[in-house]
Amino acid sequence: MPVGRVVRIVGGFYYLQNERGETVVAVPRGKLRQSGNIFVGDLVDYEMLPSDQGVIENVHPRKTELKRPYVANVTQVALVFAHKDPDFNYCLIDRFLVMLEAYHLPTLLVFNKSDLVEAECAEENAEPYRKIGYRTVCTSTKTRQGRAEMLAELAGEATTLAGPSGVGKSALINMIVPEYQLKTGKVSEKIGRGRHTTREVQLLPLPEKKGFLFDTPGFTRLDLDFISPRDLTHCFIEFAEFNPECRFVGCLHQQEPDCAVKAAVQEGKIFSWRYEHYLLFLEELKKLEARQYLRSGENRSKRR
Ligand SMILES: Nc1nc2c(ncn2[C@@H]2O[C@H](COP(=O)(O)OP(=O)(O)OP(=O)(O)O)[C@@H](O)[C@H]2O)c(=O)[nH]1
Ligand SMILES: [Mg+2]
Ligand SMILES: [Zn+2]
Repeated sequence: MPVGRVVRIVGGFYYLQNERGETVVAVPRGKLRQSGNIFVGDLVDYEMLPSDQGVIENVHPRKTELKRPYVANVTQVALVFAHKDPDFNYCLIDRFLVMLEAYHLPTLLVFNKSDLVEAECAEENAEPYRKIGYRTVCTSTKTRQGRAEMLAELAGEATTLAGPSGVGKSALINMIVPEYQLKTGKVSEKIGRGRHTTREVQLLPLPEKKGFLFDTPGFTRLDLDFISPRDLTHCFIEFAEFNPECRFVGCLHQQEPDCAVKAAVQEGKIFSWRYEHYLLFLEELKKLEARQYLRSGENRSKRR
């Protein structure tokens, strides 16, 4: 049976690219269609009908999957933010980073629109994340700054771009592969946010079989409902070396005595704003957990 990779999903039709590089339009067979469990990036077995339409029979096991946005088999995520328009926001960046750490996906941080700020400001925005241990690139699709660095980081990888609307994800892909000419949209002056120009996930092969890029719709809200309060500490990668030194196993680094993470914050070894974001997210997760617990209690009493 031929094998194809899902490159786009539009109105119930699945666009596959097969091993010969041809595009096939297919629909999933009954049960598979109901499950809705086919993502862009999936490898599928399909059969051709005499009408020249494909029927997807089976989805290969995924190596990785990400649910926001829905993509399969990516090997890394390029998290894109803008230095300006929309505003640079450390808290939002940390929120996205928590998600990717929870999914255990390697992350490249891309800070775009470098042309809109002074070089020192761009450096100041990126440097803390480099210190924490993330790979970072400052780019501009206007001056083409960072293009060579991006190409080097993307080579041989299946990279999904992710990040808020209007930061320039599609524009970056156009900078890297100009032939794609993806649609881009102006950031609204009134509300300072993107206009959700990209509406669907799309897989775009890099030239010379050097890997894949996924363009994705931006999102502005991100709930941290995929992780437990206990696991949050592991999503702040710079806490890792201090975690084992806390007096209590499972220390949440709040009021506990002899907390090595809090000590590291005081000694300036952990950025205090990162720790503050940690506390903020922790409170959010605790509230969420309490709400879920109450709801499960209601269900229990209903069943009785
Ligand atoms: N000054 C400047 N503007 C940029 C840069 N990159 C993109 N833009 C502009 O930013 C706006 C948004 O770009 P898009 O590529 O549509 O942003 P996106 O992240 O794909 O947004 P969604 O598809 O809505 O998620 C467009 O008007 C682009 O021209 C840049 O490096 N510098
Ligand atoms: Mg876009
Ligand atoms: Zn602690």
